[in-house]
Amino acid sequence: MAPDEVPGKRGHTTGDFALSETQLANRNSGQPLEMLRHALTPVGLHYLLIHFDIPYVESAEAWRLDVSGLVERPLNLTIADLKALPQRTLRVTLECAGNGRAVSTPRWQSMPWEHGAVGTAEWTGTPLRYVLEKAGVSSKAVEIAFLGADRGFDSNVEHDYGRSLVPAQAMHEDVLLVWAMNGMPLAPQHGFPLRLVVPGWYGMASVKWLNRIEVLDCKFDGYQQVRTYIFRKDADDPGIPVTRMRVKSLMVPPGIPHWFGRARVVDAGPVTLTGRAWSGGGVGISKVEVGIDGQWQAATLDERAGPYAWTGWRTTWNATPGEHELMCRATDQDGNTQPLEQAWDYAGFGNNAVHRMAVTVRARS
Ligand SMILES: Nc1nc2c(c(=O)[nH]1)N[C@H]1C(S)=C(S)[C@@H](COP(=O)(O)O)O[C@H]1N2
Ligand SMILES: [Mo]
Repeated sequence: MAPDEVPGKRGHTTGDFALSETQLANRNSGQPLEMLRHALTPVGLHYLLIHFDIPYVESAEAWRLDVSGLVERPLNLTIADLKALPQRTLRVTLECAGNGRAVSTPRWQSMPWEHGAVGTAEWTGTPLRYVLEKAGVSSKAVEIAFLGADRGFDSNVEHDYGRSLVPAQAMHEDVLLVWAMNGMPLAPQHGFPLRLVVPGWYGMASVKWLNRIEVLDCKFDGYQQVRTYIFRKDADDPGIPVTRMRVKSLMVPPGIPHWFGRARVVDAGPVTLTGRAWSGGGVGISKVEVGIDGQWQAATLDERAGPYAWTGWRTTWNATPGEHELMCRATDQDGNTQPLEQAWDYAGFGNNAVHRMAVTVRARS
């Protein structure tokens, strides 16, 4: 096969979306931005990112989590075994590292996310560290790999979806082995019956359909760890691994939309603008500014529901008839602010440029 005939071979493009991109968009949905009104995203409207097929899992009873490698006691645990361990529920905002890829030019051919690949859920499970302590991780461990039951090809490389953490990251008490989302068993698309949740990181680390943990004496070289989820300037750049989420905010679109094209129409007068802002690594939001035709005003922030949950914000805009551009821009407690324009990334990862929205304001009749 010539290189351009290799299944899955892809590159950068502009303009119309290819069928291979719209196929992915039909399988992996984003959150409709009006759902940002909800502090807790309803399960069916949380974004989805599924690389291969959703594994068929008939019941949770037959599921086993295998823990092997550099451990004193290899384990083969049922979901019931995990539920017997101490439980925690954490509210976590999860964003896909590719969110915003489709609005960069040129775009990398992959899941064409516009803005919606973010959501917040309450995840219930047991801290991973209890399982690692039960197994007895060797002091010689270099990385711990987490593998899912889903398998497929990317750039012609066949693999199980898998990611790794170094032991210190894996032992963090907030990294959970999760069986419930918003108080209900995980839905098939969210990893039923068991997934990892790594709070504060982009979503790729939170391995779904988790059935194997391997403690390694070397770095994990799985495709999803070393071939992608890397910030790169070009194809030859060794790059920097994608880990924590960058500071970001989004706005609930005001007014009403056109069905086709989603253009917004707003009635003149005072309009409450709302949205949500978040950052990674448990870092809070210190400020959200709303830009109206380039003029920035400070928004009021809600109380944050825990260290990994997004922060709601609101402000009032006196809308006058005509065409306007709205923006929102967050700053986190480490002092990071969203850029006005996105810096180039080869595969479109980590786009946290300010959210811009054009609206038409009409006079009240
Ligand atoms: N096994 C497995 N885990 C996975 C994925 C996957 O395709 N397979 N996708 C990852 C990515 S890239 C993201 S952004 C999150 C999405 O989680 P969600 O679909 O529950 O929102 O799951 C992660 N875990
Ligand atoms: Mo993702």
